[in-house]
Amino acid sequence: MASVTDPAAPAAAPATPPSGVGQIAADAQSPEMTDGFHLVIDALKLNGIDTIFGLPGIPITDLTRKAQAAGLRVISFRHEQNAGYAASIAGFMTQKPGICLTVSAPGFLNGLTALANATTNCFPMILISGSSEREVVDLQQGDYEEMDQLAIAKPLCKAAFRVLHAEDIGVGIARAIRAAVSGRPGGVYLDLPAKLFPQAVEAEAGRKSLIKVVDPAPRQIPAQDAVQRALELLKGAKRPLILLGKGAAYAQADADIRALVERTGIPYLPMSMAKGLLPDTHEQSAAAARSYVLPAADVVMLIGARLNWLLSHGKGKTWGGKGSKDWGGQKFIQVDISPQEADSNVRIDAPVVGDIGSCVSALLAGIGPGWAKPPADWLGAIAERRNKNVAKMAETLARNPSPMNFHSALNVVRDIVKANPDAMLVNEGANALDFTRSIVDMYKPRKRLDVGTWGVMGIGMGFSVAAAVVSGQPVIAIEGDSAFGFSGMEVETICRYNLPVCVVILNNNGVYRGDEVNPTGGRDPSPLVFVKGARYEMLMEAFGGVGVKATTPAELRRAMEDAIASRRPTLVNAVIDEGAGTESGRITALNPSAKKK
Ligand code: OXT
Ligand code: ADP
Ligand code: MG
Repeated sequence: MASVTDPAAPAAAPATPPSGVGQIAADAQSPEMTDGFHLVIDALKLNGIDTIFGLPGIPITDLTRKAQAAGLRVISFRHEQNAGYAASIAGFMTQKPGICLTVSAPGFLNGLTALANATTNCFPMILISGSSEREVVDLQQGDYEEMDQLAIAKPLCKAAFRVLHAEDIGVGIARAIRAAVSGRPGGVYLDLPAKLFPQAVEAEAGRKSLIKVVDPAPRQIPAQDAVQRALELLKGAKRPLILLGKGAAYAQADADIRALVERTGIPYLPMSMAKGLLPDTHEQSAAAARSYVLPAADVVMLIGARLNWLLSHGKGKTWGGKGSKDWGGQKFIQVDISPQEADSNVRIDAPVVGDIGSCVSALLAGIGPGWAKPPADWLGAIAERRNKNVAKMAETLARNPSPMNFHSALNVVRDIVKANPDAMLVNEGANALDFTRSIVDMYKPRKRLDVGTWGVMGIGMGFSVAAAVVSGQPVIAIEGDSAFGFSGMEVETICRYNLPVCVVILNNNGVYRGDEVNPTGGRDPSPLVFVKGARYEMLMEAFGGVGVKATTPAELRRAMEDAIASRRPTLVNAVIDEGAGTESGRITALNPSAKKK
């Protein structure tokens, strides 16, 4: 057992050497000591964590300093929610839990939305928050930033832990890492009370208390009979379809997933963040025939995708059902790590439970060489539909209206992404999201990061910072003007760290569109509109980045090309027709009272 001293007796815990080395210097008499600060840092480093996204303040200011001194990358944000989104998407990109570090109560709450969003999206993330004195919090005596954070976090994440003693830090961090990345990934809360950090421990005992997590996300091999059942169903299909979700992108089983699609010859549909798992230009992509393939398919294999609202719960008219809740007659195979996911909305005839890498390789092994391709009439019907839609889209994209609209602006983005397939694309908004998804082709896996399962606005700049930091590649953020407002202050962060982020605001002066008026004729504007002619580009200039106002596709193209070539933080205010959008983009029908436009 390590000897732990009272933090109120500083003589026992001499100051940290400026080098930031993990231990506190020892004098000739006393044994070498360490403390809670260093044990947290050492435990993270031991487990391969190299970056912390956070915002300093009591009681974690010193932790951020010491972490940086110890060689961790500490990316400091202007608001914890953005740091949290950054951590969560770093988790999605790397399969390592993204770390967000916040101060107590308000900072913690600011980070909590991102933690809940991570859990909802199955992104591995750990929100580490400092907290106030337990004794005072529990007696509700009014401590500085008093809050029972653990209790509040619990229902919003996969697991929540609190560490009270320095010698338990190793276990606390190991448990948090395992909980975040094993099984279905998700958000984990780790509560570190202020008193923990200065607790002194003999260095040797401290070192021994740390745990390097072995095999944090163990492979989960699917049962052979489950694989066989799925293959039998697929073999008998006349109109099979593969649906790839962001779980498939997360799994990093890219080559096997591609092999499965290509060897079976089955058409596939990528969910938004699965775009690029196979290039969107792949001849088997049915993305441009979505509304045809969903109701027409007879057997659908879901790989890392849930039958939630984004897939109309697997039933209703989208799937060919007669009424809004009627089953369309499809049989479903669901490949997922969560055994509870099957049957959540409609019957799953063949669940295959395991990690996607293991499941897809077992499916590939079961397929063997002699697999018959799907019937030609199915493939032909899809190709016909797809070609028609693609031709229609090409026609629309070729137009050059004045003022610029979503299509003419996104035609430029489409070209830039094609020329820079390694660039990361971040995307949020309503119309700005939906048009980008269908117009801008992706060519490589995990390059498209967006609003995900909740359709949440505010991920933009946090995701952009993380995408740049983690990948080192240029980042293109296509933002609605409303969406951008949720995290806009982080352009300072982008400039401070000199990140190669090119933000393009598709500026239509409002939420969905900018031409609404106050029906009373009163002085207040409509709740949906913003200041007309806003100069968003000046925000970036304020912090030393490049700001450009673009009113034509040619201006937009030049600005984006310059941004990619120079890697300088850039914000392009792409002014578009304020009447171009529709309410909620393509999900108008979800508004309880809005009429479909
Ligand atoms: O088959 P059909 O004919 O149907 O055609 C489809 C495809 O086949 C075809 N397609 C193609 N054609 C040709 N070529 C190619 N390559 C091609 N690819 C596809 O195109 C169509 C469409 O294809 P798609 O997209 O695949 O299909 P579909 O039917 O749209 O898919 C259904 C869905 C549900 C899967 C899809 O629509 C989807 O993923 N939707 C996500 C929607 C979403 O999440 N939206 C964000 C939330 S909206 C709202 O909530 C907003 N808020 C409120 C708010 C939020 N969200 N968060 C917080 C914290 N606070 C408040 C706010 C405030 S949005 C918003 C701001 C909005 O204003 P902005 O200024 O930011 O944005 P603007 O609207 O731009 O002004
Ligand atoms: P989308 O929004 O793209 O449809 P969802 O977030 O709804 O995707 O679904 C992702 C699914 O992927 C979740 O059900 C999750 O359990 C699953 N998943 C995530 N990672 C893995 C993995 N490594 N192996 C298997 N399934 C996974
Ligand atoms: Mg807008």
